[in-house]
Amino acid sequence: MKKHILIVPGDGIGQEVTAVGKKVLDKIAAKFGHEFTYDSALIGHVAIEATGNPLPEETLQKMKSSDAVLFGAVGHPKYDNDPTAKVRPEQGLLKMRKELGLYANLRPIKLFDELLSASSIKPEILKGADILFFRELTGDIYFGEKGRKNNGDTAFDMAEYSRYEVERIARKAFEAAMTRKKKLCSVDKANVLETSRLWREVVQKVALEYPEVEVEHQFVDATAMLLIKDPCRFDVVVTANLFGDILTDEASQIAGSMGMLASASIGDGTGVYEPIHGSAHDITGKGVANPLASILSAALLLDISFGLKAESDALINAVDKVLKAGFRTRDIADSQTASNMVLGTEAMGEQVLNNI
Ligand code: GGG
Repeated sequence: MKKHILIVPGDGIGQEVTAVGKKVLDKIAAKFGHEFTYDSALIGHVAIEATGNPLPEETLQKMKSSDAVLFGAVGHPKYDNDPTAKVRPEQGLLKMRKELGLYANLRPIKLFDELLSASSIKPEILKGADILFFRELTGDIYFGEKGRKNNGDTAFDMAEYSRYEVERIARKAFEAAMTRKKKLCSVDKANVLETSRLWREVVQKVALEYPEVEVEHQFVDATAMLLIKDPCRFDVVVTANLFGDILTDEASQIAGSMGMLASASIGDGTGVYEPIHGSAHDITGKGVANPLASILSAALLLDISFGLKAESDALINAVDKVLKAGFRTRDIADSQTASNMVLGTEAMGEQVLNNI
């Protein structure tokens, strides 16, 4: 199979982990007889520095004409300390999602058995946890009108959802539920928010098309508690943009670390695959970032955008073998891990490559 992949490392550790992600894609291509060609492009802080624009037109055009995008992360601490900055790295991420119509963000929360002890949650509660989050990605408070009034003393962000937006993400989640345990939890805040009341109304309507799927509705606050108390009660979870962002960071602790969680953003055009973690400038350049989320994102890319399930499984199995052999990056190491088994970014990547 011939495919063209755009590598968009972005900022901070995005650069380090996507370099490993590309290497594993190369190895898969060689092993399975595919021809993958690559290009790269700028986004985020590095794009602002080079062009003044967090999503240059050239990057967007390259994304649109590629078969898939392997993405890193965006962000830079300089903007965290400057809340008045008008141009920010995250604007590039949001514009990319809107322009590519990436309305569904799939975030699998899969616990590798070997990492049971890496989590701060008790192993007996955690064992068997396997959740697929569907985070809506192009609506909600992220994209509504925002601004200041009263001479800048009052700020506002509007949350908006249309029936159409809720219906299409709900349908994607129900389709996935049909291929899994036929169990779906829709998360909202319908006791308070009007957008959530529309969300619930639409999900209830879509549910009529999937009578085999057992549906429950939970408030976001209760879900935050249940994820830690009883993660195995969830299978497919569908929720709004902001709730999904927060809940999946929390749920990363089920998988042991943010460094383990991959994601797929899909919708109308080219799919974008990236770790859920950000640019992590505190560890940038130290060579200690966990590359497994980027490798698992490459596995999602192979499966979802290219339909290469065996190749995708080969990558996941390689990660499993490396973890079974006892190798860890420092974010997933625990007190039992011998210091010679704690690897840096490149060495962990090499171990995975050796097991493909
Ligand atoms: N790889 C994910 C990433 O770069 N996250 C940084 C960020 O700004 N995320 C905001 C969001 O996902 O809504």
